[in-house]
Amino acid sequence: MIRIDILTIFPALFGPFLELAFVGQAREKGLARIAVHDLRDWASDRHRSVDDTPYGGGPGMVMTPEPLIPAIEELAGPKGPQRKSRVVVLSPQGRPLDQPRLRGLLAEESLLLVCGRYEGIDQRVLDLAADEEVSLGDYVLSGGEVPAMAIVEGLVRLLPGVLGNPESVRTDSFGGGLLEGPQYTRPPEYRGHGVPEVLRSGDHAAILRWRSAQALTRTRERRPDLLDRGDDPESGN
Ligand code: JFT
Repeated sequence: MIRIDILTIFPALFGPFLELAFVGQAREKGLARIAVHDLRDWASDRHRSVDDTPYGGGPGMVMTPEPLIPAIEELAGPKGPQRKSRVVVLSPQGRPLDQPRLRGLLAEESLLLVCGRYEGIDQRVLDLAADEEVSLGDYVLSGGEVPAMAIVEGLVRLLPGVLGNPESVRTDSFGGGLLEGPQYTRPPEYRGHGVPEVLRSGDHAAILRWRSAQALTRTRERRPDLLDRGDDPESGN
């Protein structure tokens, strides 16, 4: 059972996401305990402020440590070896999320995902209260909520007993370090486009060979960076 707390000023964004599909099922089955917390509950001024103007000038607002650090400390414990949750702050400056990093997070029994907004988070929050900064990737979003959902979904599908078929976790893209090849279902012909004959041949050895050739071709064309990595693509991530 993995425990995930999420700290955000937009808890409503998580409603249906946490209720439906695999994430909802994982919670119903007791495989994951996920709770969302409104950062404003820790704000003490009349306006329940969470942000302030940036020192040094510049556009927009910055998340202040004032409600953030007490919120993180209440949910995860004070920073140190015996805090109860690993504190992951979503940030464009974080290390990019990939499957090995996701598997690393799965090893934690309890996580706190901290979602900011505005122009970013006061550095003292990162220094005094965060264990790790993670980015969803090299493109610009407006806050950490969508990246937090990506982490939750990526973790939940790794939990044993969430997907009907545990085999699919291993063979999905990146499980084997390559992209997947094309997939087909019925009908056998659609608008004049058929299905590769080998997939309908019943020759399982030929199907395996065809699929790995397709995976390799597609990876070479679309993601040569995956092949250039030093690690062995057959060893899995
Ligand atoms: C963007 C984000 C990630 C990730 C956290 C916070 C504020 C808005 C922003 C945008 C550009 C520059 C701030 C966030 C992300 C990603 C995460 C925040 N913003 N500075 N954008 N893109 N891949 N993770 Cl806090």
